[in-house]
Amino acid sequence: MNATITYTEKESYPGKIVNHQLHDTYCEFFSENSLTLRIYFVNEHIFRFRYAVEGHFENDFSYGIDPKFESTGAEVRIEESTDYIFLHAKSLTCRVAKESFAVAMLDAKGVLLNEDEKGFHWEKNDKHGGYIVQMTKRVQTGEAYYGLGDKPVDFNLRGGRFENWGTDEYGYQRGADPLYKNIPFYYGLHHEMGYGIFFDNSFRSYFDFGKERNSVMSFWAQGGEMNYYFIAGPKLLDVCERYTCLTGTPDMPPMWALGFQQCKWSYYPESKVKEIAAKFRELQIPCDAIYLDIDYMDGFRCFTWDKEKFPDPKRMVDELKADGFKTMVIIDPGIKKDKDYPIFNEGLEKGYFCRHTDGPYVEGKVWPGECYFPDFTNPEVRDWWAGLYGELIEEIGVAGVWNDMNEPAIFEVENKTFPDNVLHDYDGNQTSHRKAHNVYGMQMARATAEGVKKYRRGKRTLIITRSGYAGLQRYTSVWTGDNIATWEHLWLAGVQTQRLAVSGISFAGSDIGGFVEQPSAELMVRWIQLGIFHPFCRVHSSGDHGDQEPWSFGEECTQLFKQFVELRYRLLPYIYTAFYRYHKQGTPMITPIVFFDQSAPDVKDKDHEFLSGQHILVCPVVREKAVNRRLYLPESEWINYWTDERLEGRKEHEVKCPLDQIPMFIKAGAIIPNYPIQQYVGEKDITEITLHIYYKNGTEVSHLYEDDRETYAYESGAHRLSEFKLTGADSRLNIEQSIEGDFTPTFNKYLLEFHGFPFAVNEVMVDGEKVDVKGGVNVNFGKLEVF
Ligand code: MIG
Repeated sequence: MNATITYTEKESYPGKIVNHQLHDTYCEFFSENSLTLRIYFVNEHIFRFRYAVEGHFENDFSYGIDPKFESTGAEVRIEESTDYIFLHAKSLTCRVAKESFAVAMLDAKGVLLNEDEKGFHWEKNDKHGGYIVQMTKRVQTGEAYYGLGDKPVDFNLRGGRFENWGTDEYGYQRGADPLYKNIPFYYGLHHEMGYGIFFDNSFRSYFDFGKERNSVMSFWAQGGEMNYYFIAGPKLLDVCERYTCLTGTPDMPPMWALGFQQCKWSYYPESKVKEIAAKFRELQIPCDAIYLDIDYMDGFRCFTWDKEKFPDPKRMVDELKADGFKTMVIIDPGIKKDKDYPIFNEGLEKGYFCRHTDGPYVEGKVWPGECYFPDFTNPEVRDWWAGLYGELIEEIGVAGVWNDMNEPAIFEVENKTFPDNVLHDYDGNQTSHRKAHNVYGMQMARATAEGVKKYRRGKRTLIITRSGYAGLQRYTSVWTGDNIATWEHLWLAGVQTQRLAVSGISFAGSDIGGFVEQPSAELMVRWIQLGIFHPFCRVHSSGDHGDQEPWSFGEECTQLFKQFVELRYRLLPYIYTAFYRYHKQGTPMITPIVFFDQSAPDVKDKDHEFLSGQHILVCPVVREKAVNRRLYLPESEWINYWTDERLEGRKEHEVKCPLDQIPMFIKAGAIIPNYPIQQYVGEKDITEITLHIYYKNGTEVSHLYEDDRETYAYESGAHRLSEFKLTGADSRLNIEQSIEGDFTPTFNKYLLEFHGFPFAVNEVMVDGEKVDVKGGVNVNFGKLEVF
């Protein structure tokens, strides 16, 4: 563990502390060789560390931190010993070594959470100026690591090394790195204690979790400041919520955005789009949105239409709307270099396109041919971009937008993106592409979100992005990019969405069925069974193989597909409620087992089973022709959704998984709200909803969130959050409901269904009066008793 540290000559170190000063919100430490360390007390659980090599801090600007995040500070007591300076907050202590600047974080009892090995050190960057800023920390015994966004590897990152540099990786394989997203945030878990570290630096960065040296974890970036947030737990879920609130949570989506969506590269012409839409309705497979990929445009020019394929877009969008479909369109960042294209001319005139240091425009080949690229890190450019959505959204009626290729991706160049020397505004902090690359996609999605939101005139929208930086979730949902129709990728879809969720990005999904190549009917069925439990649920495929509609794989697949999409629609109030918790307090909508029950033995590598929402545990079937599945159930008691059989937690089980079932378990004591099946959100007036009540001997809390499902009225109080507290005993069970918010839901009745009860239900009393349970109960009940 305490192996001796080798210092190399290239690297510089802070040396001794010569002075320190405690301020209200931070403490400053000065080293003998002119380095300054500032430790900010963000709140009781978060300390921020900034190192200035020559004592000068950069302008404090971040795209990662939510501007709405309020630092509440912490009361800190300083203490000095011969060797250390201690900063004691209520539940967290930071210890800095006088000799070396090495930092350790301890909990209130003095138990070690995290400690520097060499700690901060740096190397001069001779080529670009500035420094390569580096941090090394000790790996604690048995430590596991999580986070980092979309890495397509095992859930536990221990033993791996990863890079953040957004890359268009068509048909990526397991282990590919880097991918599209840049989320420099990770967790450590050891001795059942978790913490998180957010390295808020947008340069190309690296994380090594004991790969180079078994006992050392390190992270570094090719420029900028060593600037990181230490987020205390000890519960991983608390760390996740704290990180997500620090980097921001999204608005509530419109409920239709949680419905099923169908996409392909590409559906055209109009008659094809209509044919697909009609088929969904004919087969009664619920669907809320249909996507137009790049071929809807005129020569791939953004914000135009190919009038041969789509002669009257507004009429088509209106007709689709009348049939319950939202139209979604793709928009890429490349603007075709074309003197007859007004958007190109305007961008040119106003100086909105990215340039090289020496002046020339950045020119790159993408779908339209040679393109220029807006500098989305310039607020004025973002405003312009937002304004371009007026016609698409307000006039034509498109409901939401999909941003692709925003790593940014360039064809036919070796590095697949802009050269390093490209200049960016970076919101007034002019810099090169080295620093702006990893935030480019996020700023594009942000500008898109602002524009679309504006022209939706009070109706919520859906934005999707492929690339982005930490905090992208404030503006947009994501998909996992160009995956492949293989069984391994089905497993990967499960792992990547779990990893994204604990990286603050719950609103994520994979291309169901796989983007590259053709799935078998069986794989398609297994994929939708998983996909309905991901917040973003969309079929997409590259279109250069066969069709990938639910009905393209034969009768059995069609029926099973329909059945699972129907299940999704029944679960909509449950998923919507999970979204509300994410929006409100950063609770991930997908919870990996180890985040659910971190003190269980042997769970730190589990990455098949996960929770979708608070109470449903799912384990995808990722093996061809499987009829049984071994799986692990964490702490609690679980009720098999298919059989109502009760299963013990913290144990392995073998369950049946015929093709018409995905292993799926409800936490005992949970109340799962269900809507009736609709073909699209809003098809029916929901006048009653069903509460599925799962017996527990003991207490469990569930929630149900409602609002108008499509406007921002919820922000000013028009919502309703019911909390159900269930308490079961041997021969009776009570549910107490408390209601917050004054929104009146469209439904006035709860229908009740009982699962896994050890006694036959004879009597139900509502607020002291006996009722006939078949007729349902009033939604405003205070106390319900079941005998
Ligand atoms: O170079 O727009 O990941 O979802 O269908 C390929 C065409 C560009 C990549 C996206 C994919 C999309 C495709 N795009």
